[in-house]
Amino acid sequence: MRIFLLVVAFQFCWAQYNPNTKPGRTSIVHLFEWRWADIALECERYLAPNGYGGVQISPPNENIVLTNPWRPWWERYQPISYKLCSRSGNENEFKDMVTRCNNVGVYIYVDAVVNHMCGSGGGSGTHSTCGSYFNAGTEDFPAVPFSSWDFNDGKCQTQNGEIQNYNDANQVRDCRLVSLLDLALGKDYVRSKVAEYMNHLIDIGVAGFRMDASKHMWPGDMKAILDQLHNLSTSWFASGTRPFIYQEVIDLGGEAISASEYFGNGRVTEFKYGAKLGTVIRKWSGEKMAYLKNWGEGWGFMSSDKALVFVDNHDNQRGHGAGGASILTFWDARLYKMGVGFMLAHPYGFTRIMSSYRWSRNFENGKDVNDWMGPPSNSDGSTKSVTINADTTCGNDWVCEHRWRQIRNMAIFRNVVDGQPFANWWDNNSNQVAFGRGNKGFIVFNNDDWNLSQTLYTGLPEGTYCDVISGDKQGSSCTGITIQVYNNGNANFQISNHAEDPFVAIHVDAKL
Ligand code: AAO
Repeated sequence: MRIFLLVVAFQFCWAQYNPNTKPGRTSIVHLFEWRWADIALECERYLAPNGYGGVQISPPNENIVLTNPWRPWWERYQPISYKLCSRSGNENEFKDMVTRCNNVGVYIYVDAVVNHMCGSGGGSGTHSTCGSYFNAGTEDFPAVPFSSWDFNDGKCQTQNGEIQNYNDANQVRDCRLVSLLDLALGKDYVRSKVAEYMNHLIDIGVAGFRMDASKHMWPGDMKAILDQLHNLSTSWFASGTRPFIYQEVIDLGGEAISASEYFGNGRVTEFKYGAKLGTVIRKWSGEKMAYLKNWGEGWGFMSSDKALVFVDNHDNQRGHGAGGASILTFWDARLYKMGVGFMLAHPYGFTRIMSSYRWSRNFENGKDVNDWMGPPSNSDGSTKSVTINADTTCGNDWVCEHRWRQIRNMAIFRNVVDGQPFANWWDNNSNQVAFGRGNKGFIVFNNDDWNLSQTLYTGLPEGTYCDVISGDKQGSSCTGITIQVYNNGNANFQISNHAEDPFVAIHVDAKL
């Protein structure tokens, strides 16, 4: 009995760091702004067969409809109600997606926007994705219902009710973030409505939540909500499984609020990761890849088992949020593939891969004035479907980074080397580096302006391996270059600095 209680207590405290992905599936993909119908298809036709563990979806709840600018992506961060009704689809389509993805072992992680409702200037009417009436001016959201009692106006101490100073934790939690009406999560009633929304999603079958704007919520208020959450649906998960929680807290240092305040609730986004990795791979500020030898906690990051990591996210790939110009995105494809490749090969953190759409960037004085542009859409505002080209890439301006061979194969690499230690580091004291994961995988980068030609100890068993960056293993042959590992574990690597992708990766499942 005592052992049983201990096990229960252990699970209760720790399960929320566990992503709940199937064993051997180690990454999730953010299918930003995708329709539910397309995600269901993608789970079945691509994500499951390629070992992806799950999908972070855009907020599924009803939001404001904005027309100036026209249907910006960020309207989905302005809730009107918790009805499952958005540009991505309705509740039936949502349930169909969750069921079909779960059935192939790819789980759904919901972007939960519960810190606030719409902006104070949102007006009144039924300009919302489900047509629910609301009045932002009087803070009336009858479709929840929330009324002016349910907001933090009385608590906020700044003159205009806005967050003015990130060095004052009270302001950051009790005042409005960019004018968004700030919910009073200290109130039992508000907590219960948020928990009801999240439990509805859990009961449908989702596996966890990205908690949007967590910095702007008191960790204790969040905990009071999280404690009310159901266990995951036993239709797909072991009984007693807690939802995975990862909290969006931007902590680059130097502010009143730090990421560690949130560890009691679950994992936290490590924003230093993408900002620093971008700086290194761009070779800015005197950085070089050789310095990545102690990547992770050695760079002042939070501990690996608390971190949710990514090269870019939906904000900083377009200049919102934090990270700045160093952030690597699909727009810099060659460097981006190296960055994502490094992230997926390295053991630090739980990894999320970004999957984007293209928009017409237009820089004026260094700022993209089109950073608001929503997903590829038809003239009536409906989101375009994701079409698949003959070469397996996506059409209709969907970028589908997760389908790029180099990225998809590195997601598989991460699955193959799961649990193996970081090993056999080598560098040239500049931007040529290599490392392995136990005796299961090995990767070599050449980000210098000259060729790499090097014999390295890989730790891998003798044999001929297919480089999964330049090609794929198909049957007993390889469509890219092959690497010979000798019986002493050594292999010779040649990487031109002009190569399309100046890195090489081999693993035991790609042995010929
Ligand atoms: C839109 C309009 C607003 C309008 C509002 C209401 O753009 O002008 O007032 O509607 O009508 C998204 C968009 C927003 C959009 C919003 C609602 O990004 O533009 O507002 O939807 O439609 C902060 C938060 C963080 C947040 C991030 C964008 O802390 O939580 O801003 N991210 C999430 C979502 C995001 C969403 C929301 C939250 C809201 O991912 O998509 O907004 O639901 C500092 C702070 C950060 C702060 C940034 C930006 O960062 O530390 O906490 O993030 O500032 O304000 C250096 C520093 C770094 C600093 C950074 C930027 O890098 O080291 O710490 O500079 O100054």
